[in-house]
Amino acid sequence: MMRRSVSKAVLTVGLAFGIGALGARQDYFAANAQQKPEITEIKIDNFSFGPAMLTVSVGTTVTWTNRDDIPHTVVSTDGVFKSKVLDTDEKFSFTFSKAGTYPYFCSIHPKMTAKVIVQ
Ligand SMILES: [Cu+2]
Repeated sequence: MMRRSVSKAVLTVGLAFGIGALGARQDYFAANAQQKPEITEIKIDNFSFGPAMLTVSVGTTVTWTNRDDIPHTVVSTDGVFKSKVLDTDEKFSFTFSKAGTYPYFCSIHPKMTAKVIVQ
């Protein structure tokens, strides 16, 4: 009788530790997912944005790099973001924290248009 209740206690403690470890493991994965923000690059080259249409998840930081030998800008059509004039190899970054469609263009060459879709 005595022996049986002791082994039951051991089993209960063991189970509690097991569940605790499982919970800690899930926390670890959740924290890891949050600490690793997505970074996506768009290249500006030959008077175009590439890719012209990019789909990313909420929280993604998008970096535009001017690979052209003439200056360009990255300007949101809806005024959400606006870069300075980017010379060759200069970069501009914006973090998309809300879902939506974000059309943008180059204010120096307004025919250069593209969009980022945030889901
Ligand atoms: Cu341009």
